[in-house]
Amino acid sequence: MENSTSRVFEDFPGQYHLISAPGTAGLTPHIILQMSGQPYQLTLLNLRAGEQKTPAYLRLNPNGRVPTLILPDETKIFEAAAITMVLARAFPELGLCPDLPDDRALYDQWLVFLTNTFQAYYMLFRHPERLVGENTATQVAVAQGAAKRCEACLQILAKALEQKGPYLLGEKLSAADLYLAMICRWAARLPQPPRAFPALAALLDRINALPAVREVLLQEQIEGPLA
Ligand SMILES: N[C@@H](CCC(=O)N[C@@H](CS)C(=O)NCC(=O)O)C(=O)O
Repeated sequence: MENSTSRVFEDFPGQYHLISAPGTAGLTPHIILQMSGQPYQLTLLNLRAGEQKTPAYLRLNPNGRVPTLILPDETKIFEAAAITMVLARAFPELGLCPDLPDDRALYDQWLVFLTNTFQAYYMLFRHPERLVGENTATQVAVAQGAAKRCEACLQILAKALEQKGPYLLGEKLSAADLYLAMICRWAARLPQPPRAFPALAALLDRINALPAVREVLLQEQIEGPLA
């Protein structure tokens, strides 16, 4: 692991290089890399210091956000869900990306729902100012509306787990569960947090117990469980 201060984003031919920041959308990719047991490079940025907005980083990821993944062939990709899908496919021995067509279809559904619906609403809850600027009353209205949409997402996820669990695809852990746990970490701020739903709490307990998750928390210097 490299905790770079020089912020030169090197390629490491033959290895994955994840550029992230503690506790952020890079968590799921980081957990998959750790589960792989293969050597990888990790650079943790200081978001408060604006390291995600430097010219060197913007050349990798024009959004100025983490995570970014540099692949062993030096391809650079952004978007946490895309990186998650790439890594889950890259390490088939982990079984995080299902082989069976029905399971694969559900896996695609949940990952897209998580990033496109739940994560998108959560960002509006957490950062309404990015949409409506400094008008406080409007910010409050957007955040309240987004919180309701997030809670509807949690209800859908909890119901799916009750019917099919303990994981989103049934008996087998997939990358979609790891992605869900990452969003649940942030969503603990919601008025009705994920742990208010017993099926979600049970899933989070299972994921917190994974050795790779504990190691990632240590590397990112995060105290307590993932979610
Ligand atoms: N849709 C992007 C969102 C990434 C994102 O919002 N990252 C946050 C951390 S979780 C970030 O980099 N924030 C710093 C900033 O916006 O300047 C993804 O899923 O990769």
